[in-house]
Amino acid sequence: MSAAPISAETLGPSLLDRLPQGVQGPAYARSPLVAGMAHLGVGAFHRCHQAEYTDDLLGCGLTRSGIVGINIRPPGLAETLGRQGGLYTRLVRDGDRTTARVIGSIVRVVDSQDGPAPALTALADPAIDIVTLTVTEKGYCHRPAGGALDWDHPDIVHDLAEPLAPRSVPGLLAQALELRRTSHGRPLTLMSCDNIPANGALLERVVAALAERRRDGLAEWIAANATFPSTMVDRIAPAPTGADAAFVAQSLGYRDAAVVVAEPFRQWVIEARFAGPVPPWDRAGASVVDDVEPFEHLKMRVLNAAQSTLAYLGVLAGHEHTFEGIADPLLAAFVRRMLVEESVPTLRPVPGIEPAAYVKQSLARLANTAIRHRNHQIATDGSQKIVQRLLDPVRERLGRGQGIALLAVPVAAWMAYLVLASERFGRRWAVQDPLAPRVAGIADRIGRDPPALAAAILGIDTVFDRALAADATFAGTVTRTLDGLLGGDPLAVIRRLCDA
Ligand code: CS2
Repeated sequence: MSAAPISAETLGPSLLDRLPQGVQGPAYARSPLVAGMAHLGVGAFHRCHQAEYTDDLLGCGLTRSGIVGINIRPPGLAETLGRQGGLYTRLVRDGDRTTARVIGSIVRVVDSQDGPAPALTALADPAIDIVTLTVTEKGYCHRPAGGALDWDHPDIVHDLAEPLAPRSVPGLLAQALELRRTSHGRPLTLMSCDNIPANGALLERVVAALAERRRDGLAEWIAANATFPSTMVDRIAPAPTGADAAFVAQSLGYRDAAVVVAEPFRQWVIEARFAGPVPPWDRAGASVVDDVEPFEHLKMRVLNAAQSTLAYLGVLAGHEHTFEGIADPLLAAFVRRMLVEESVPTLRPVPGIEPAAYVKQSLARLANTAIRHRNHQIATDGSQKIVQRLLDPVRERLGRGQGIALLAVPVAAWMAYLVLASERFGRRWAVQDPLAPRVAGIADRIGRDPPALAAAILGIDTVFDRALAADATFAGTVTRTLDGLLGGDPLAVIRRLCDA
């Protein structure tokens, strides 16, 4: 890619025919595109994943449908994508190689962070056949243990009182479906692309739970006219930083407030369960299958489990990014052993994928030094992530009488990460997790008493179901590990395990 500064112009449609050499632009005219799909949660992941697959289809003339991008939470889209006509640069980085492409598949942006009306109008549009979602684990307002809608969630309490002006994602979708039912009756495919097992079933459960409360026929209409396919999505796309925008400005010569960065690898496995037309993403490399579960478990229990483990242990060991943790021989050896000995044996056969090769490939992806994925970013919302990444395999192994000495370590590391952020433990870092205040309260009250700390945290039943919390092997290992991790040499416990 050559540095061919154009001007200090901001990226936008008028720049498309003057992109610097080496920057791939949309290979299609954008103006004739129709807005046939919507996406809720236009963060970095969506821009590196579904929007790129869609851009591939547009480039080959395999669809005419562009994306209406909707945000209902900050950051809003007006100042970034809106100003740039939906265009943004997607950098792919691998070691010292970078390639740049301007993606054009987002044809309209809807900023609905100040209230639900713009989002509802967009979602109720009869031209929209499918809505995809990346709203993060906590956007579903469910209890991670068990997966039921959390009726005590403040946004759900609000939406029950005011269903026409919803704040939660389930409430927004229920009301959008109600508007579709009462205005034109066109079916809708609602496709979760969040990193949660059985994400389609979860989305259906939380939307249906709210719809049923209305007792006006909405739930029955949804059952007959909407589908909620599950998907497995994969691509490492860290939160973009000022350095990424500076790279575009300096190397490409234009300003881009919506630049994103990804690794080369990408994967999308979609359950074939559509209510109406959907873009042929399989033609761009997605797999459309009858059963997504084996793929989800593989990804969450291998790649994501490795990321979370490296994040919590990495922070304790003083590493900032994933690639630094995997370059640490002790952490790399521990993670590999945990995956091979404890995580992989819980997996069902995955069509076309050999688990040992997948482990190798995943660890190689995490070693990509150009992907500066911060441990604190991955550690965010751990209470929503550890269930599918760590606790589900722990539970299955315990049920079969198998050991969990390794998988218990990152669970204890998650606890240590939250405990050390409390006032009494010196507020080592700021934590973003819905349970952070609760665990900080526990830590402040109890102090350095690992058995009491572990027992209190294991008592949080939205994360740990009662049977798991009461399992003596699990509770004992977590407690001992937490004790070690809170001590002067946090990684001594890993050294002992790796020497064993
Ligand atoms: C990461 C994921 O922050 C996190 O929770 O583990 O975003 C991960 O990078 C993606 O799932 C990769 O597909």
